Amino acid sequence: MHILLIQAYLGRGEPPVAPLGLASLAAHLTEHQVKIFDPNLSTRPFEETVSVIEDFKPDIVGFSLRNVDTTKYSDQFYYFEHFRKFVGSLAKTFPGMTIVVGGAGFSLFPVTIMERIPEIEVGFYLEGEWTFSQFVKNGTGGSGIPGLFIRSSQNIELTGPPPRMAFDDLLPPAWEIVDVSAYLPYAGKASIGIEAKRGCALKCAYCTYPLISGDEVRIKPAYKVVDELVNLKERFGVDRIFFCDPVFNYPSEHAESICREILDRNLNIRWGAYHQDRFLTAEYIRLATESGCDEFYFSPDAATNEGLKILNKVSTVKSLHRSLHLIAGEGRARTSYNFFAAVPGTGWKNWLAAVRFLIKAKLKLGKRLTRWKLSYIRLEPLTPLAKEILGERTGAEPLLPSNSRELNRLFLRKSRSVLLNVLLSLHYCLGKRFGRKNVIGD
Ligand code: B12
Repeated sequence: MHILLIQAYLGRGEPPVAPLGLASLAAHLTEHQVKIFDPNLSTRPFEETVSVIEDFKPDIVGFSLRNVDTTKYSDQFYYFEHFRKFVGSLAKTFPGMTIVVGGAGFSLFPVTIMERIPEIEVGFYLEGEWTFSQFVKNGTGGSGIPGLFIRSSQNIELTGPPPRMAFDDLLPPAWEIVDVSAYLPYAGKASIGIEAKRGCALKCAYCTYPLISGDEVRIKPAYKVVDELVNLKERFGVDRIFFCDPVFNYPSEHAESICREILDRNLNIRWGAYHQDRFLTAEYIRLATESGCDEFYFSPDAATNEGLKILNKVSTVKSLHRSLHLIAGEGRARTSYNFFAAVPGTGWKNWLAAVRFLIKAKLKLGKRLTRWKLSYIRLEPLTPLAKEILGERTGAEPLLPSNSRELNRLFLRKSRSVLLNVLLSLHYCLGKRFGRKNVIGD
């Protein structure tokens, strides 16, 4: 069978992200002819997709819808609108072509997306390696395979929860069919990713990760992770990668074993990853920095114990300040911190604590503080916070707006102080108006 896997076109020229999800799917489709295409690399995305389809003559086209929007208040952009039009036009150009879709963005809003894009025949919920390979094995029939959203006469229904795969059963991503060289210029912007685990056992109130990749951590053995790194480096010349794990340093022994393996094999590679301050040790920071970590990304989100508790973070004020002390003490480590300007239910104390922390971080780290942000929570479906705020309406419908202007109402901007809310409104408006857009050249 000819299978064409396409990374969803974002609708503007962003630094591209190599299609890790599609490369992971392709690894499990060895009995078929598979092609991966990323229209985001093209100056004529639609026309080039059409000519790829004309040349390759796929039996099935699978889109990966990674993101529906930016989730960034200062750069509100609705990828989903572009995706919808792109799929619609493609279906018109090739009537009868089988179009399916999967990806994290899709899995957050599966039914609503299929309602709004009738051209999608089948939707793949969450992890796709097993479900998709079964689906093509069946000759693109969905019956008996869990994890598929299929259309019945009245409804769109899930055939059952898909299995969460263990890394023993997962093959390394098929990078050999991806034009990795096209992403190399953007490697410093995290364009080339690797997984060291799936799942997140932390339960931050606003976060979708436990829903998307499961609330139990599944670990890839360190030697397998580093085998993949060696392959990326030696075969494709990748010298910086991003660990796509929800939290890289949890469990910390696993993270340490990866760092040690990188060092033992003398692999000269730079890397970045999301970290949790609670699990940091001086020894880990040393190992990580020596093995190539050039940015520890932290998202403590709140800076008082009250705020951290509301967001159900495992961090404490103590662990947050300790992380800064440890990073500063290492001497070389570079880091970034994200806070939310408005943590629901908090007031001046939390806001001022975040600002004070960022000033302290700047003074202690200077240029080693690579980025800092005071952002706003974009409410996402099925998260504890969405359930609390929207109650029973927590399904996708209210959170996948009908047009890009409505993205604005999804950001939580209210604190419990009226005066602070005035300041937050000003900060929000200025950020929205003048914030940097994630487009090449901005
Ligand atoms: C790591 C990560 C990043 C890294 C990516 C590094 C890299 N080089 O890959 C960086 C930091 C660059 C990043 C950037 C962004 N990200 Co991000 N990211 C993630 C994260 C944590 C993991 C993604 C990942 O690679 N997973 C591993 C791969 C293997 O999984 P996968 O791609 O989902 O694919 C599997 C399944 O989805 C499925 N599947 C996927 N496609 C298809 C297609 C078919 C046909 C089938 C059958 C199955 C299938 O099968 C695959 C294998 O099991 C997710 C959250 C999460 N837990 O998933 C957010 C996430 C995808 N990101 C998100 C966002 C918003 C962004 C940004 C827009 C942020 C911004 N404003 O800049 C950008 C967009 C960048 C871009 N150009 O696409 C959101 C999207 C939600 C939304 N509302 O749209 C997520 C879900 C996080 C969240 N907030 O909930 N991101």
